[in-house]
Amino acid sequence: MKIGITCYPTYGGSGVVATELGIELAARGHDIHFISYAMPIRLDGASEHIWFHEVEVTTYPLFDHPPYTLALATKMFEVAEENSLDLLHVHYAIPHSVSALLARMMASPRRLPFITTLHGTDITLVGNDRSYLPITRFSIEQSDGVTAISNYLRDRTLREFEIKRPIEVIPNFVNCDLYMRSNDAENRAKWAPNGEPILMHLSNFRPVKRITDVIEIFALVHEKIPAKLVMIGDGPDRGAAEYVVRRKRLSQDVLFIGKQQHVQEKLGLADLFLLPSDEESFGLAALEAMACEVPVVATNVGGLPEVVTHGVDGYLFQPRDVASAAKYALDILTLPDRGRMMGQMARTNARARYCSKDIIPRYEAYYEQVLNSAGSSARAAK
Ligand code: GMT
Repeated sequence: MKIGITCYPTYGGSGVVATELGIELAARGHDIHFISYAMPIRLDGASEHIWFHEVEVTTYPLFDHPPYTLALATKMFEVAEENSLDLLHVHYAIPHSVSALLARMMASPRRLPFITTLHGTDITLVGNDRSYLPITRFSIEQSDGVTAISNYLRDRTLREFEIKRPIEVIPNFVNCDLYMRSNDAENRAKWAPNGEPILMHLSNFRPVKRITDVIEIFALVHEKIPAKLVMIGDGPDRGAAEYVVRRKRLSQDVLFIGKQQHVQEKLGLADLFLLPSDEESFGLAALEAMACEVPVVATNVGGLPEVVTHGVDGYLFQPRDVASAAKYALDILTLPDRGRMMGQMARTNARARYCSKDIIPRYEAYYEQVLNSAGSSARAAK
């Protein structure tokens, strides 16, 4: 198949999923055309089946806000025409599904179906804003196919947007051959020279991630045992978190290492992953940690209970209850064999439910289904 993929290319779960999906599909022989304003962050390895098409947004004194949605729609249409794309697959509804809708209309009478994958904040935060809700609902209803990355997100979208059409759940995935435990003692020693346990967090440091809670949880753990915390990522709350670290005199033991490529090499060194988000429709970073045999302590919100099984491969706690989170973290780090066994269960469960080799064929089957039904509706319209 020839597929156009659009996503936010910057640091964020939806862009990561879209990029990994494109890479996996390309490895299976499909032609993948990424269409966005910048090269997606994880798209570093060249592949003969992958192309990147940059959307240039022309500024003009009249445009206080350059119309990206229109520039994207134009680019989608052009790329589809030049490369005979079979379909467009957009990640994150706003504004990508609106652009895809315009591109489909421009391509008519040629059929150019589009699929929208809902990721989370496009529904839970942004899409629910009154100013975006009607257009988000419209573009979801107009999509030829819609997928959500968890049961939670599908149910919430159907309920809150009063959407009648079916939404297919295709969960996020991880490449289980790439995301594995690391035995790199040398790199571990760089962070934890005296064999301290390593706690880790990875996100875009947005307020919803509660990264100051990560520091608070770590501080409570650190009161009881020597430990290190590695913070991967960057974003608006980094300054606030660094301030808490300084105030608690933890600068020696908390490392902010910024945005990273190949996060599996870092995750595979951790003993525990913390994800204290207020809202999380899936929690891709938790899954990536689990595949690396890292138990997870996360909030019991959104889709996280679909990913982490409380008491088996990690623990779930109420948002902002940092004391409970610290207690669970200490259980994992201090009870004999607890961390190792939970880590092994984490990988077992990640492999059983979310390996890319099992999830990617579900996308392929869904593409076929959408192409078939778009074909029959085009024929019926003639
Ligand atoms: O919050 C983020 O990390 C950004 C956001 C996005 O769309 O880029 O992430 C959402 O999509 C991820 C990939 O599907 C999910 O793993 C995250 O749970 C989801 N974030 C939220 O729901 C807050």
